[in-house]
Amino acid sequence: MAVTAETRAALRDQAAAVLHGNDAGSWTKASPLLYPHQWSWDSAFIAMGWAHLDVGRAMTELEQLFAAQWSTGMVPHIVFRAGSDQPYFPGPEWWDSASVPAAPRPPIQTTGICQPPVHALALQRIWQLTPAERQPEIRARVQALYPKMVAWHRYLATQRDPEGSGLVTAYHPWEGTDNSPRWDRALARIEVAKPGPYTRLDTKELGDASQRPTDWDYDRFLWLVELLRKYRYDDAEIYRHYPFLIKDVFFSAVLVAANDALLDLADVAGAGDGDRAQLTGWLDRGRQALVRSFDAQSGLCVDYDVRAREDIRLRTFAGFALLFAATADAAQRAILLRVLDSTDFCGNPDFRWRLLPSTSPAEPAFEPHNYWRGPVWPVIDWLLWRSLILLNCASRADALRRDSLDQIATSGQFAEYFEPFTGAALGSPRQSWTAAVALDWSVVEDSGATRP
Ligand code: 2M8
Repeated sequence: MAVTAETRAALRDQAAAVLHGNDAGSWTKASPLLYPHQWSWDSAFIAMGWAHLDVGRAMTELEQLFAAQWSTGMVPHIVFRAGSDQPYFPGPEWWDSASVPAAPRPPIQTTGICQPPVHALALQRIWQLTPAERQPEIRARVQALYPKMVAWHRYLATQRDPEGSGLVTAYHPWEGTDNSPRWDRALARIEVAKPGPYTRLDTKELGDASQRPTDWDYDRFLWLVELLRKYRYDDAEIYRHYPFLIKDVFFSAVLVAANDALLDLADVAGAGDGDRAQLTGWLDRGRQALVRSFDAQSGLCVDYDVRAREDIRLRTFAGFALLFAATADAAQRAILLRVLDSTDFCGNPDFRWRLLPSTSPAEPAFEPHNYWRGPVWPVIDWLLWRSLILLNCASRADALRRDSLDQIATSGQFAEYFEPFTGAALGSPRQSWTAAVALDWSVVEDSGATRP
């Protein structure tokens, strides 16, 4: 179905209303009830949404997030900014990061892990959308933020890749795609000394536990936090002792795209030769690593479990890492696009729309309504759309954008995720990052007239 100009205009207004509704002044709640704080990669997408309404407000979103950056360069996955009247579990007391020297000083409270570095993509988008009369102000703010972003990428390229492999090591399922089946085997291997007693709030908040991780998952998620806390979030200690270390091809692909975005902004930011050389080095190394992770037989990239020393061969969205990094050569691109539109993914004849599911319906672990185990996530399709444009696959990108807008318009909700067969809205309603990508898509004409 075609998305009319009227539908796009209506979506734009509704999406803007969601951002305004979740706006806390200088930062934005990831969602009104389920996620009342500032989340790292949510904030980056949210900043892209704000950029369509006010580029200054968009910059503030990123600046607030980076105000909580650790001295290691890490940008924490949650900055706990909401008051105690808006409960979230696990809160700052579980993470106990305030006593760690590298963490920001109180009153800023954060977790001790991180999420995919979409932030440079946001900065690039903000700059693209900055009107001429605001360029002097925004340029100065880009220049101030840029070194912090370089430090963030440096942390990922060094502390999170001590092997110098070009792939980022994830420490926790909460570093992006919580209950993805990609982590199942690694989690099953962990010996869980039961974490301290806890009460989940997410399942209560949502009212349907089947859309969320299980208690088995949560026991392991929380046990891993206990271990990270024990190692004081020290990367060297973690690498020595900790049981969950995964070379995550999706996270690594986002870093490649983000390094490319920072290089694209280097002149605007007045970056020095040293930074440019480092970014280029990380970019090349990341690209080469992703090529090595590509399995021509399945047509997908594979994650690697450092502790078990085994590949993680599952058909999930992450397998398209070479596309997300916008780095595939012509042959790889042809294979990836064929797999993308095969019945294992977007081309499943029973799907409501030709969109990328978080897990392939051909995987035994697939669950169409459970969080990262099957549903369609608009932010993931946004990343894919952006990459397809950069890879000169404009018509496939257009279709992805139209289907995504259609999905949101038909459901009438800026849902956190969507059931792939029915298109039903799932998870948290009024999810900020869904509104943000819808806003971005709603102003784009076919064939990427406003390129991301
Ligand atoms: C989800 O993660 C949080 C924990 O961080 C949760 O389930 O409670 C994930 O989808 C994550 O990627 C996202 O950033 C966060 C907020 O939208 O929710």
